[in-house]
Formats: sequence, structure tokens, C-alpha cells
Amino acid sequence: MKLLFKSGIDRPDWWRRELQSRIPGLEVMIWPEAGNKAEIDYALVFDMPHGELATYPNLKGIFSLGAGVDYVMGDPDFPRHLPFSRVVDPDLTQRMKEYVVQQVLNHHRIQNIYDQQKNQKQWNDIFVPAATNRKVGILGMGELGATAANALHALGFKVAGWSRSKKDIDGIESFSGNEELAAFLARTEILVCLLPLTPATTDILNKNLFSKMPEGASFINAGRGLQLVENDLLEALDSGQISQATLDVFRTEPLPQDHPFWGHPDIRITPHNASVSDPARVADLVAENVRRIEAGRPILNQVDMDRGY
Ligand code: NDP
Ligand code: OXD
Repeated sequence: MKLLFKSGIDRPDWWRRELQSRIPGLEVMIWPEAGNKAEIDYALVFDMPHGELATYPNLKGIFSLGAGVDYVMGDPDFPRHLPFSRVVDPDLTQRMKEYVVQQVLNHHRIQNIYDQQKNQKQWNDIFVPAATNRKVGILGMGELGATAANALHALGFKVAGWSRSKKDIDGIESFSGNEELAAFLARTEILVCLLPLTPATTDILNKNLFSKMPEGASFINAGRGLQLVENDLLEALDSGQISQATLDVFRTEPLPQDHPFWGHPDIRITPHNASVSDPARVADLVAENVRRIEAGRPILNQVDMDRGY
């Protein structure tokens, strides 16, 4: 059995080891080395040049290396008829929860200002309210968003979530659909984006959205870079409409050396690692889904091709 592997980051040997220890006799081909394309049974990929996956005539299933599937689903020739799974994993969810809590606390406790004060050797104490008086809003209340929302609620924050469908989660206010987006934004002081990238969420983080939040609100993006209109964020920071931002994902990754975000004092940057897939956990999932496909059974974490996430 042969599996084609393409990662967004460079750890192919680690991935090969984890996969081969779970799937006896598996040969792992590291893209672009694929050998005879007709012999490839499965693909485990984070992204792929458009058109490429359609050139493997005997694929039986495709597995996304991440929770997000936009990097492959944007391909107009994506083989939509095949089983296609994404990562849903407690370990990935836990690490995203840690990231969101860490960044929300940084925003809540205005760490950006203290970092700037430190650079100028300034000792100014600025009053911040307790978390119980701070309103956080999460865009996207799926696996990751709902878990982060619960963790923030447990810390005392007033938390609301926005999703396509209404949620019933203890202590978390639920807003849904475009009709309720403005009301959600109007009450949100710290906004966290954990939306999947789809046509409906592309460029959603723009000047119009920022203008509906309270003046001085702040913003964290761990969804996808193409959801943010970057110049609109710079303008909102300049005008004070947005006071600080933490960004993990960017329109171009790695973020280009000459990008204005690097030098901005109120933008914190992490290199798309809010929660990275753990090869061991993903290999467990892939092995289970290979067994299921070989037995003619439905796979775990099938992507909904119509919703696009
Ligand atoms: P899920 O599919 O579990 O959840 C997605 C959520 O977004 C759902 O609540 C869904 O609503 C909501 N949603 C989707 N489209 C819309 C829309 N048009 N309007 C309103 N709400 C919408 O995804 P995950 O929580 O597992 O992952 C979310 C994203 O996080 C990934 O797609 C990926 O882009 C990003 N990610 C980033 C990582 C990083 O390191 N930066 C790591 C992992 C993921 P509903 O519940 O009604 O369907
Ligand atoms: C993911 C990611 O989607 O790492 O899992 O961005």
C-alpha cells in the first residue's frame, strides 16, 4: 500500500515513522516524489498545487493534515467523490485552547503596552478590569471555538460565540447567521477568529466588521490569513478603532520580510503554530480511516463537501 505525503512544514521522516508503525507494509512517498502515480492509494496532505491530486487515478481516500481543509478544497479539480477527512483531535484542540487563553489574557492585561513601556524603561501602571467585566467573542464555535469559549468562561470572561447554527452551551451567549453578526460584534471587546476559510468567510475581517465593534476593541486571528483584509487592520490600528492584534495566520506565509506587520508595536505575531498537528495523533487517525476504507466503512471526521469545512 502506498501513501503520498505532503506537509506544510518539513518533518517528513517523523511522519513516515509514525505512519509506518501503524500501517504494516505502508510505503510513504514524500511529494513531489510519487513514483508511479497509479500505485498511490492514499494522500495525506496539508496543501497541494491545484490539479495535482486529480492526477492520481487510483486514490481511495484523502486525509487533511490539519483541521482546516481550505488549502486543498480550493482546488477546482479536487476529487470530491473520495472519502476526505480532517483532523479532529483532543490534543490539537487542547493546544488551540492554550493559545487562545494565552492571547486573550495578553490582550485583556494590555501586555502590548507593557512591552512598549519596557523598551522605554517606563513604569506606568494602567488599571484593567477583572475578566468578569471583559467581553470576549469567538467567531466559529466548532471543535476549537467552543472549547476555547468554555475555557475563557471558566476564567470568568463574559463569552459569546458566532456560528452558522445556534449553540446551546452553558454560560456562553450564542449568535448565529449574518443577521446576528452586528449584535455579536457590538458587545465584543476581544474578538477571536476560529472560522474555517470558505467563500463566505474570505475577507470577513475587514473595516466594516471592525467598525461595528466598540472603539479600542482588540482582535486575534488563528483561523486563516485570507479572512483578514490586512490594510483594513492597519487602518483600524492607526485610528484606534482596534487597539491591538495577535495574528497567527497570514495571506502569505511565511510573512514576507518587508511586511508592515513585523514592525507594528501593537501586532503580536506567531508563525502559524497556534496548534500544529501532532504526527502521532494524526497517524492514529489515518490508520483508522485506512482500515475503514479498506473494509468499505464510513471514515471518521469526513469533511462536509457542501459546507466546505
Ligand atoms: P469546525 O468545522 O469544527 O468549526 C467551524 C465553526 O465555524 C463552526 O461553528 C461553524 O458553524 C462556523 N462557521 C463556518 N462558516 C461560517 C459562516 N459562514 N458563518 C458563521 N459561522 C461559520 O472547525 P474547527 O473548530 O476544527 O477549526 C476551525 C478552523 O481553525 C480551521 O478551519 C482552521 O482554519 C483553523 N485552524 C487553525 C490552526 C492554527 O494553528 N492557526 C490550527 C487548527 C485549525 P456551525 O457550527 O454552525 O457549522
Ligand atoms: C490546521 C492548521 O488547520 O494547522 O490544522 O492550520
